[in-house]
Amino acid sequence: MKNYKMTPTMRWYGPNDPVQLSDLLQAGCEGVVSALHHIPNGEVWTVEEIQKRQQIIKSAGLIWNVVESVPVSEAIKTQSGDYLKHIENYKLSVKNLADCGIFTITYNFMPVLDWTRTDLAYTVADGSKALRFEKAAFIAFDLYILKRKDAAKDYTLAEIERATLRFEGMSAADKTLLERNIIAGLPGSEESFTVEKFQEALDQYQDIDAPQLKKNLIYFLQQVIPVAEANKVNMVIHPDDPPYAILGLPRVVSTAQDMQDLVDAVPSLSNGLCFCTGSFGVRPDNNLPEIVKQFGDRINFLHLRSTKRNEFGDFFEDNHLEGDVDMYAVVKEVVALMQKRQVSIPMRPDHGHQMLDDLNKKTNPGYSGIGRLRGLAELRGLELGIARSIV
Ligand code: DNO
Repeated sequence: MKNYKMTPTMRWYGPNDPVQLSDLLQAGCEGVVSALHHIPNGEVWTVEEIQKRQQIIKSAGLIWNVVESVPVSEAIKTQSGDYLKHIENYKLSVKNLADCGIFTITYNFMPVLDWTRTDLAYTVADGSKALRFEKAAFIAFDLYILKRKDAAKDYTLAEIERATLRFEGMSAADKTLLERNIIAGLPGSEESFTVEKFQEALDQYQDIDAPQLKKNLIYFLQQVIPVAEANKVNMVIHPDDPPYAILGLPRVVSTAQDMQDLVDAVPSLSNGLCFCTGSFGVRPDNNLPEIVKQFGDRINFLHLRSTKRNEFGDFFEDNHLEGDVDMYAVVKEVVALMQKRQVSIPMRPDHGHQMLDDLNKKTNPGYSGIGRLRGLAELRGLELGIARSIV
């Protein structure tokens, strides 16, 4: 029986990415995860633009096998403005990608912000730099920089006290950096704000609670998934990162139950999951190997990464095989899943530390060359060891 292995990939932000396609090839990648970041949210990805990117990747000896992401516009999430037009455009982008031979499309449904961190250069014990989410700093931003109305209601007294102390200890430069880290847009977020514009974006969600947001997501799926299915496309939703409500905004893809709700509403296997261990893994109540079992038939893209939590709700991105994620247990389930389904699932080492020569370079936060190479190498070794010991 053929052995199926995870298809090694890395994300590439396009021609401006400081990490080259030739680096990805040398790191052991076969596939490339990319997106047309220059196309505004809500607009169509034309065949011509898709082919241009495809050609660049092909001439480097690689294949563009996964899109991350075709962004879902804020209009679609809030069902306002041009959202019906945006949904039609989305369907066309899905069809165009399929016509070009790209059949896995990642997206998320996080309101306003995509993934969120407070510190993009947290020095870990070995001297490398990692991304970190520090709750006290985040709350300080909410209470004292954004000054969101009624924000205090979302936190405990102890949390507010910690945040206040933390804020009082910050220099003006620290405050500016914190604000930029949270709202200036991490790579791939596609949205970037000033404090005023940010508040306006939050206001769009005044009347949208979690059940309503989930309804809007289901409506989007009901529209888009039939087109995906007809074109043999796997749509894979990326979970919320971090996996809980922030800044008064609802988040609805944080747990296995959330995913189950989406599956119940739109059962097609084209309605799939990007299984991101770094996002789901921040919640101790998410059982990662169980999630692989539960949604195995619709996991079509893997983001493997680990985080380390503390008692205050902070977490940092740990080495791929360390931290709170039991990567052995996860990869073991994935190996069994691929054998059962007789497929190779594309995997990218999600993020990596800035280390060695990365530290002298300007890299996209989380997307350094050497740090991800280390992650990929470790994960592939783990997978090979598991696969060989099973057969
Ligand atoms: C962060 C990424 C996310 C992800 C989107 C998918 O590193 O995992 O930005 O690409 O949420 O739509």
